[in-house]
Amino acid sequence: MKSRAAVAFGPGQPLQVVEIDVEPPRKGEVLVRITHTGVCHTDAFTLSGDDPEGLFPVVLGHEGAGVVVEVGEGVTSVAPGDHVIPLYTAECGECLFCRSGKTNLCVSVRATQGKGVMPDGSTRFSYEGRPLYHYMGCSTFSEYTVVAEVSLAKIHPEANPEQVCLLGCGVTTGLGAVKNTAKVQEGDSVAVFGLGGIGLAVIQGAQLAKAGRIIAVDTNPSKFELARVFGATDCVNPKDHDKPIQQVIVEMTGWGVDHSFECIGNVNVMRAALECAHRGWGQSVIIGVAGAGQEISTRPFQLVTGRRWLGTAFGGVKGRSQLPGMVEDAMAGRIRLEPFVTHTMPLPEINEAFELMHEGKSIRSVVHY
Ligand code: NAD
Ligand code: AHE
Ligand code: ZN
Repeated sequence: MKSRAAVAFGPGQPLQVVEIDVEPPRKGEVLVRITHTGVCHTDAFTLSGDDPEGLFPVVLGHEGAGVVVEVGEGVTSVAPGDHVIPLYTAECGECLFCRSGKTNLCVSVRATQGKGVMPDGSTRFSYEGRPLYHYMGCSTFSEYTVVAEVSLAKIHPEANPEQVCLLGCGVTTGLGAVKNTAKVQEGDSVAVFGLGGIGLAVIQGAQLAKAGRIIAVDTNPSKFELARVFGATDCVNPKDHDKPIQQVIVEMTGWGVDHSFECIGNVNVMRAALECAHRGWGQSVIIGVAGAGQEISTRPFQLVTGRRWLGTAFGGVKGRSQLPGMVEDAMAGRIRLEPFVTHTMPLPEINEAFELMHEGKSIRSVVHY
């Protein structure tokens, strides 16, 4: 079938909105009509050429919501008409990782997903007869996409897709990092570095966990207003200080914060986030994705004196079993999504979403088909 899609033909190039060909779903696969997709910084990261797993030409996008159109052989958990959110972290329920009870990092389709193909090693997308790669098992920048059954969460049919698409990545990652990874407790102090969709979701999660002090850090002060809406108690711009930001936060708090979160993808800020964690027990969660060849460093003494360095993917959330409940939490107002959606646009204007992100003017742009 034909599908309108925004294709990344090469690194650093704007997306091109063209009509691509999409093959029907094969065994264990599902054809989904995407109605809405958010644009996450990770899409921009891969488009930039910095992603070690980046492949071109590719259909990017991994923060979508849609409706099942057709199922392949053997698919039982979803049917045409079901409302779904594609998952870049699958949940098969059977692999070593799913059965461990310790992680959400299912490996059932991860190897082929990273190579831009379906589990059988082939692609369902082509343009003018040449194959296009899939992305993160989702490719939500195509109106019609094919995903593995294990990469779909079935959600409430009345959920607002313009908002719940954000549970496909950004908001779930931030909320989950607080709840599942850091396990923030009532009264704990928190510092959040980077106030995009991820950092603001961390702040919302911290407020839901009844954290005490929530320190929001960004070099772009226009982000502070929304940070306060979500529960930040202090907003700090590193550019306003002569000292390193970790020293500023340690001085603000006495000994540092109980939990810090890096939501940027900057290895220098990752170090600062670790070093502003409380002596003896403070922990720092890396959420940001850093480019090929980048490494983190700190004095080992920072860890010897009790700080812990953690990381999280999709906030530790198991998509098929936990995302439907989060969608219902959003429908009931227990999770706030509306403030994240600062811009909406039709597919032909998708490059504007990337521009707004790079200019620091948006939190989330949501593209509709
Ligand atoms: P974004 O671009 O919307 O937000 C990043 C924010 O960081 C901006 O507000 C920017 O002003 C701020 N910033 C930039 N440099 C800074 C600095 N030196 N100090 C303080 N603030 C600074 O991005 P996003 O969509 O919120 O994504 C954030 C990061 O999280 C990206 O690296 C993305 O790839 C990653 N991510 C990871 C996961 C995961 O599962 N681990 C999931 C989603 C996104
Ligand atoms: N491909 C990159 C890594 C990218 C990365 O870390 N992705 C995050 C999700 S970002 C969503 O916006 C993640 O979940 N990683 C775990 C996984 O299995 O991909 C690289 O460095 O190769
Ligand atoms: Zn993302």
